[in-house]
Amino acid sequence: MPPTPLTAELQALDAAHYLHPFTDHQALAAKGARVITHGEGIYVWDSEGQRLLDAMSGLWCVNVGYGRRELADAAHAQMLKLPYYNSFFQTTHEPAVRLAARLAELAPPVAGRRFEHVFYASSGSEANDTNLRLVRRYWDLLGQPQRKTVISRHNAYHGSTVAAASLSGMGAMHAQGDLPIPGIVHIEQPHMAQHGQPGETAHDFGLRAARWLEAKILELGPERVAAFIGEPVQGAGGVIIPPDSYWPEVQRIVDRYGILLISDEVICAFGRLGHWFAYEKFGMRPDLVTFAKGVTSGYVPLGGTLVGERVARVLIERGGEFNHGYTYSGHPVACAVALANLDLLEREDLPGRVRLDTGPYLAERLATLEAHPLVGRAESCGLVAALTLLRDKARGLPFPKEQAVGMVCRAHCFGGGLVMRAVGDRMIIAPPLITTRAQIDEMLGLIERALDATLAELRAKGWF
Ligand code: PXG
Repeated sequence: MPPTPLTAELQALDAAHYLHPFTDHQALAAKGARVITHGEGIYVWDSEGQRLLDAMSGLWCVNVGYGRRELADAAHAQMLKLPYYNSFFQTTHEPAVRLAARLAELAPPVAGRRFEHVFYASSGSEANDTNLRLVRRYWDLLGQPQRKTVISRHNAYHGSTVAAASLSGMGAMHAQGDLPIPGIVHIEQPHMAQHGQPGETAHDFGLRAARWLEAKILELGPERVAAFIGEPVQGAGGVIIPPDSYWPEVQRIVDRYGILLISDEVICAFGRLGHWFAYEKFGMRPDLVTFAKGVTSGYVPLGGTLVGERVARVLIERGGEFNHGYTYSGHPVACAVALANLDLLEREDLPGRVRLDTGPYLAERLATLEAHPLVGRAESCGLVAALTLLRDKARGLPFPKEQAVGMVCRAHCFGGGLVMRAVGDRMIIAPPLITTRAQIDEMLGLIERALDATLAELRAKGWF
C-alpha cells in the first residue's frame, strides 16, 4: 500500500532537511523514516495508523509512559508563570531550587553522607562534560593538577559531545573526530560472555574485571588518575549487567587510590533498576552521579550531576567562581516537569513496583524464551533486559557479523507492532515502568512472534 499523503509529505521533507542522530542519511532517505504521531501509556502510533508497544521507552526515558497530563499541566503552568530565567547572575527560581532539594532528599546517603548539591545541564552528554570539568577542578583546587586522567570502559556510552564521546568507549564514535581527547583512557568492560574464561564463576570474573581498573591505575601512576566513570549497568552497549562482585571491588580500588567515582545513571536511575538510584543497588559510593532521561521521563530535556560532599565542599569552600554552566542550567520548565514526574514515580511507587513485582516477573517470563532455538541467554535487571541471539546455542556460537541478525529480528519486531532495539545480536528492551504484568505478557507474545519470524527468515536464507 502506498503511504498516506501525510506520511509521504513528512518523509520527503525529512529526507530533504533533517539530519538525524546516529543515522546513515542516504540510506534513510531512500527508505523513508517512520513518522511517529502520538503516544498513550506504553504505546506509540505511526502516521500509517500502526500501534507499537514501545518496549524501549522512547530512548530509555519515558519512565512514566506517554500521555501523562500531570506533566503537560506542570509545563503549561510554568511556561505561563516564568518560562525562562537563568541562575548565572546571583538569581534563582523556585522550580530549580525545589528540584535540587528534592533530589538531595531522594538520593540515598553514601557512607552516612547525603548528596546535598546538584549541577544542572540539559542532557546526559552535557552532564558528563560537567563531570570532566568538576573532577579536574577538584584536583586542581587540592593542589594536584597532574591528576587529570579519567578512566572509562570500552563499550561504555556516556554521550556524544566531544568530552562525552571521549568518555564513551565506542570505537565507531572515536574513529570520527580524532577521539578520545587527551586524558581519557579505557579498560575492558565486565562482559562475561565476551571476556570470561572457561570454568570461571561470575563472582571470580567480576573481581578479575574490576582489577583491570587497578592495573590501569598502576600503569598510569595513581597520582595521575582523577576519576573512574561507569554505568552501573551498561545500556547502549547492550545491557551489560556486571556480576555482583564487580562494583564493590571497583569501590575498594578507587578508595585505595583516592580516586573519584562517577556513576553514570542516565539510564539506570529513577526506577529503571527498581531503585531511585542504581548506586544503592550495587553497593557503590559514588562522588558524582550523572542523571538525565528518566528525571523528566523525557517529556522535556533535563540532565545534571548529583555532587557529593567530598567534591562540593572543595568547590564551594576553596573554588571561588567555577567558570562553567549552560544557558539552560536549571531551566524552570524542565525542573517543574521533573518535580511533577518525581511526584508520579513516588505516588505510583514505580521503583518499588519494578523491584518487587514487574522486574522479577519480567525475568521469570524472559527465562522461558531461553527455550527458543535462537535465544542463547536472557538477562535482565529491573526493567532492562537483553536476549542474545546465537547461531548454535549448544556451542555458544554467534552469527557472522555481516548477517546482521539483530537487525533482521528488529525488523520483525517493528512489523509485528513492537519497538525493540538491536545492539549487534543482543535484543534489548527497557519498557516504561508503568508496564503491567498483563502488558509484559503481551510484550513477550510479540517478542516470541518476532523470534519465530526471524527464525523462519534465517532458515529460508540457509543461515540457520
Ligand atoms: N550516559 C548514558 C549512560 C546514556 O545512556 C548519555 C549519557 C547521554 O545522554 P544524552 O541525553 O546526551 O543523549 C546516555 C544516552 C542507544 C542510545 O542507542 C542511548 C543513549 C542515547 C542515544 C542512544 O541506546 N543514552
